[in-house]
Amino acid sequence: MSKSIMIQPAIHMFQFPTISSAGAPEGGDDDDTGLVTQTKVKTKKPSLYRVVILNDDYTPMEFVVFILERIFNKGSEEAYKIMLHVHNHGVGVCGIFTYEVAETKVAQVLDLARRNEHPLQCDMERED
Ligand code: TYC
Repeated sequence: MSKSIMIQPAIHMFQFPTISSAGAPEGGDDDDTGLVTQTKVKTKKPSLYRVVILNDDYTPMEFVVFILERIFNKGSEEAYKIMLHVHNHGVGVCGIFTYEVAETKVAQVLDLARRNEHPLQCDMERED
Protein backbone atom coordinates (compact mmCIF):
# COMPACT_ATOMS: atom_id res chain seq x y z
CA MET A 1 0.00 0.00 0.00
CA SER A 2 1.48 3.27 -1.05
CA LYS A 3 1.27 6.17 1.25
CA SER A 4 0.81 9.57 -0.29
CA ILE A 5 2.54 12.36 1.47
CA MET A 6 0.60 15.57 1.69
CA ILE A 7 2.84 18.55 1.43
CA GLN A 8 1.21 21.53 3.00
CA PRO A 9 2.51 24.86 1.88
CA ALA A 10 3.43 27.04 4.82
CA ILE A 11 1.02 29.90 4.87
CA HIS A 12 2.05 33.02 6.67
CA MET A 13 -0.70 35.55 6.82
CA PHE A 14 0.08 38.76 8.59
CA GLN A 15 -2.48 41.45 8.86
CA PHE A 16 -1.19 44.96 9.16
CA PRO A 17 -3.80 47.57 9.92
CA THR A 18 -3.01 50.58 7.85
CA ILE A 19 -3.92 54.17 8.43
CA SER A 20 -6.83 54.95 6.20
CA SER A 21 -10.16 56.65 5.97
CA ALA A 22 -12.57 55.29 8.60
CA GLY A 23 -14.18 51.94 7.88
CA ALA A 24 -12.72 51.42 4.44
CA PRO A 25 -11.55 47.87 3.71
CA GLU A 26 -7.82 47.70 3.17
CA GLY A 27 -6.30 45.60 0.43
CA GLY A 28 -3.25 44.03 2.04
CA ASP A 29 -0.13 43.46 0.02
CA ASP A 30 0.50 40.09 -1.52
CA ASP A 31 2.91 38.10 0.57
CA ASP A 32 4.90 35.13 -0.63
CA THR A 33 1.80 32.88 -0.55
CA GLY A 34 0.12 34.85 -3.24
CA LEU A 35 -2.81 35.38 -0.87
CA VAL A 36 -4.20 38.80 -0.30
CA THR A 37 -5.28 39.61 3.23
CA GLN A 38 -7.82 42.27 4.05
CA THR A 39 -7.82 44.23 7.26
CA LYS A 40 -10.73 46.47 8.14
CA VAL A 41 -9.87 49.42 10.33
CA LYS A 42 -12.60 49.65 12.95
CA THR A 43 -13.57 53.02 14.31
CA LYS A 44 -16.31 53.79 16.79
CA LYS A 45 -18.32 56.94 17.12
CA PRO A 46 -18.01 58.28 20.66
CA SER A 47 -21.09 58.09 22.89
CA LEU A 48 -22.76 61.43 23.47
CA TYR A 49 -24.12 62.84 26.73
CA ARG A 50 -26.84 65.40 27.43
CA VAL A 51 -25.96 67.87 30.12
CA VAL A 52 -29.13 68.85 32.00
CA ILE A 53 -29.92 71.36 34.70
CA LEU A 54 -32.66 70.92 37.25
CA ASN A 55 -35.10 73.40 38.66
CA ASP A 56 -35.08 74.45 42.29
CA ASP A 57 -36.84 77.16 44.28
CA TYR A 58 -33.81 79.23 45.27
CA THR A 59 -31.30 79.69 42.44
CA PRO A 60 -31.93 83.12 40.88
CA MET A 61 -33.09 83.08 37.26
CA GLU A 62 -30.28 85.48 36.30
CA PHE A 63 -27.68 83.08 37.66
CA VAL A 64 -29.06 80.22 35.52
CA VAL A 65 -29.03 82.48 32.45
CA PHE A 66 -25.43 83.45 33.29
CA ILE A 67 -24.45 79.75 33.53
CA LEU A 68 -26.06 78.97 30.17
CA GLU A 69 -24.25 81.88 28.52
CA ARG A 70 -20.87 81.36 30.19
CA ILE A 71 -20.55 77.56 30.32
CA PHE A 72 -22.75 76.52 27.40
CA ASN A 73 -22.06 79.43 25.06
CA LYS A 74 -25.73 80.26 24.58
CA GLY A 75 -26.86 83.65 23.36
CA SER A 76 -28.90 85.65 25.86
CA GLU A 77 -32.28 84.88 24.25
CA GLU A 78 -31.70 81.14 24.04
CA ALA A 79 -30.26 81.09 27.56
CA TYR A 80 -33.39 82.81 28.89
CA LYS A 81 -35.63 80.36 26.97
CA ILE A 82 -33.82 77.32 28.39
CA MET A 83 -33.90 78.76 31.92
CA LEU A 84 -37.66 79.37 31.63
CA HIS A 85 -38.20 75.86 30.26
CA VAL A 86 -36.39 74.41 33.28
CA HIS A 87 -38.30 76.70 35.64
CA ASN A 88 -41.62 75.50 34.15
CA HIS A 89 -40.86 71.83 33.43
CA GLY A 90 -38.28 70.90 36.05
CA VAL A 91 -35.41 69.89 33.77
CA GLY A 92 -33.79 71.04 30.53
CA VAL A 93 -30.93 70.27 28.18
CA CYS A 94 -27.98 72.67 28.12
CA GLY A 95 -26.08 70.83 25.39
CA ILE A 96 -24.85 67.48 24.07
CA PHE A 97 -21.18 66.55 24.34
CA THR A 98 -18.68 63.73 24.41
CA TYR A 99 -18.09 62.20 27.85
CA GLU A 100 -15.10 64.28 28.97
CA VAL A 101 -16.58 67.57 27.77
CA ALA A 102 -19.93 66.84 29.45
CA GLU A 103 -18.13 65.84 32.67
CA THR A 104 -16.12 69.08 32.63
CA LYS A 105 -19.21 71.24 32.05
CA VAL A 106 -21.12 69.54 34.89
CA ALA A 107 -18.16 70.12 37.22
CA GLN A 108 -17.91 73.79 36.16
CA VAL A 109 -21.64 74.38 36.78
CA LEU A 110 -21.57 72.68 40.18
CA ASP A 111 -18.44 74.55 41.19
CA LEU A 112 -19.85 77.96 40.17
CA ALA A 113 -23.17 77.18 41.90
CA ARG A 114 -21.41 76.08 45.09
CA ARG A 115 -19.10 79.10 45.16
CA ASN A 116 -22.14 81.37 44.77
CA GLU A 117 -24.10 79.41 47.38
CA HIS A 118 -26.87 78.37 44.99
CA PRO A 119 -28.37 74.87 45.11
CA LEU A 120 -28.45 74.54 41.29
CA GLN A 121 -28.09 70.92 40.22
CA CYS A 122 -26.61 69.70 36.96
CA ASP A 123 -26.19 66.19 35.61
CA MET A 124 -25.27 64.22 32.47
CA GLU A 125 -27.27 61.46 30.75
CA ARG A 126 -26.13 59.22 27.93
CA GLU A 127 -27.91 59.78 24.63
CA ASP A 128 -29.44 56.60 23.12
N1 TYC B 1 -37.01 78.28 39.88
C1 TYC B 1 -35.97 79.29 40.05
C2 TYC B 1 -36.61 80.56 40.60
O1 TYC B 1 -37.82 80.74 40.55
C3 TYC B 1 -35.26 79.58 38.75
C4 TYC B 1 -34.48 78.41 38.22
C5 TYC B 1 -34.54 78.09 36.88
C6 TYC B 1 -33.66 77.66 39.06
C7 TYC B 1 -33.82 77.02 36.36
C8 TYC B 1 -32.93 76.59 38.56
O2 TYC B 1 -32.28 75.26 36.70
C9 TYC B 1 -33.01 76.29 37.21
N2 TYC B 1 -35.78 81.45 41.08
